[in-house]
Amino acid sequence: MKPCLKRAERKMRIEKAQEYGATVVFTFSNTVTHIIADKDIKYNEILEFLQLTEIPEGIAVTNPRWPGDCIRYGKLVDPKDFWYQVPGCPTESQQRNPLQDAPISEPIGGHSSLPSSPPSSLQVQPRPPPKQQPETPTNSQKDALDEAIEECLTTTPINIEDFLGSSSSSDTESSPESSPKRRKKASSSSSNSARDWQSHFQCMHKHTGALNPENPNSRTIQILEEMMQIYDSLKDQWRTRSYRIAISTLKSSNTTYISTYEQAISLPGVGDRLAKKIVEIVSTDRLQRLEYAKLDPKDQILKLFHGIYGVGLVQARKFVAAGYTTLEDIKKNATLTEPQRIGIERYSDFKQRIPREEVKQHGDIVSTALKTIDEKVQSHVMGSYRRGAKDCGDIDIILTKEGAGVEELHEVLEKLVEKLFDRKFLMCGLAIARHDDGTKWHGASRLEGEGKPWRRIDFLVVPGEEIGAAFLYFTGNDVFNRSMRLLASKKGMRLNQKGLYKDVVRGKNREKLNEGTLLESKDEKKIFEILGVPYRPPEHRIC
Ligand code: DCT
Ligand code: MG
Repeated sequence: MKPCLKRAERKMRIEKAQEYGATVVFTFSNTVTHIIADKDIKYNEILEFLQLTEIPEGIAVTNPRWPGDCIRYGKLVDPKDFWYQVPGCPTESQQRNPLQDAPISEPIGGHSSLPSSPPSSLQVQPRPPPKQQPETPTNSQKDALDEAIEECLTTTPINIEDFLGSSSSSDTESSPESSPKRRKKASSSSSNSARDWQSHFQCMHKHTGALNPENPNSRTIQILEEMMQIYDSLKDQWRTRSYRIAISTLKSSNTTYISTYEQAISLPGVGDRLAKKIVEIVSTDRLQRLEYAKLDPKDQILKLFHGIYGVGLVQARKFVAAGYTTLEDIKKNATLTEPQRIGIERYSDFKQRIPREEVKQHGDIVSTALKTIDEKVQSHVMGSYRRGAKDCGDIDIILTKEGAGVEELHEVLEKLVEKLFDRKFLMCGLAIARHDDGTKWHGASRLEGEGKPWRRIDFLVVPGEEIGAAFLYFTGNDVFNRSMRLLASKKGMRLNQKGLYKDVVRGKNREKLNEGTLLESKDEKKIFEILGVPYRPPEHRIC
């Protein structure tokens, strides 16, 4: 199927280019100005096909997206832009001349073409009319962190522990599967894939993740996000990853309406199936697979059970296998831990997102209570709240004090929890984990008033000396954290929630042989500085 489809696409592309003045040629000659390669073709394959050792200077080599964008924007966009690069293209020098006035050309991989007269007046009506040029960041705008983010988004999850460092062992003792953080960690990724950045690029430039209401692809994005959530909840890491990349590309491409298979398939990370889904959404305003998934009772039940606090995927599958179909079934018939029982009872409370203002109120109650215990202990609301989210999944609070160690803070935490239970703000404890490097407390809190929902609240004590690294880690998001760790690792360092270290010796399987030497732990900004990337404020850490 695929090759046929390719030929049809290529034919359409050639015809379209000819409409705009390009001339197709079947042999390579010095009249060629552009070589347009099929999406999957690599630079060295072009050389092989043309029997050349290098592409002569002045000839632009692009992917199929370039002619599409020229037509869409009614002008010859710069073929050197990395959106149009062919994987493996060695350096910019191959395409030094922008060829602004040159004619369109050339498919490869089948039959080639040659331009004759320049289409100097490409007048097409864009659909919808772009208000500005597409956001196509140039290589120079990308910093090392952007590249690490791309890599984290596009590489295969192989070894979770590689970049999670010691924090990966910090989940609760009492319920190993229970932590939502642990569940999210299950989809973490690794570093080492041999990667050609040009074939994976994402427009990951310090964006906030918010969808521009004028984005012409907003409906497509909305449906793809729903589908991605389903795959994510089913722990289908591959599909989640490709949906995530496609959504991210569509979000950053604010002016390009992606409506055809050809446009869709030329997006980074979009393969044949996803491209077809995008076309299906555009042409039918719905996605059949999503509708089936919404109907598929097994998926739904697994998702329902996996959403219970304290129930991991393995346990959820066991419940499904045992024939349970409702929360009531489980409550009546299954053997449950106390946190799981509370998780069922408060299921709908814990599922609701918490409005930002309410998160703040919970945070204020905690900080007021803290002052009566030790004025010098500070509390900070972290996680999505610190990233500026308008609503949050839970309330993540760090407790810290200048000069204080874990022991001292642990005592403060005990007193705080007692006090907050007394004033009926805390409703239950769900898990506690005490480690040498800190203590975590999971529970639920509630504001005063009739029918107020219980909210998931987490406390974490952090020694004053480690506050910078902890701020970095507990701000997230998870992909951003992974990319910072990846970057540190690439620079021969190690980053975790306790600090940034150098001289870490690793064994054959990348296992740590020593702790390394601490470089920085107190100052979040300095960690960025040492890693050689510009400081990125919390609201720009959404990937
Ligand atoms: N974290 C991480 N890796 C994970 C999970 C979490 O680095 N796999 C870090 C980053 C955010 C912080 O912990 C708090 O985690 P959550 O509360 O799970 O996420 P959040 O970003 O606060 O999002 P939510 O609004 O859903 O709570
Ligand atoms: Mg959170």
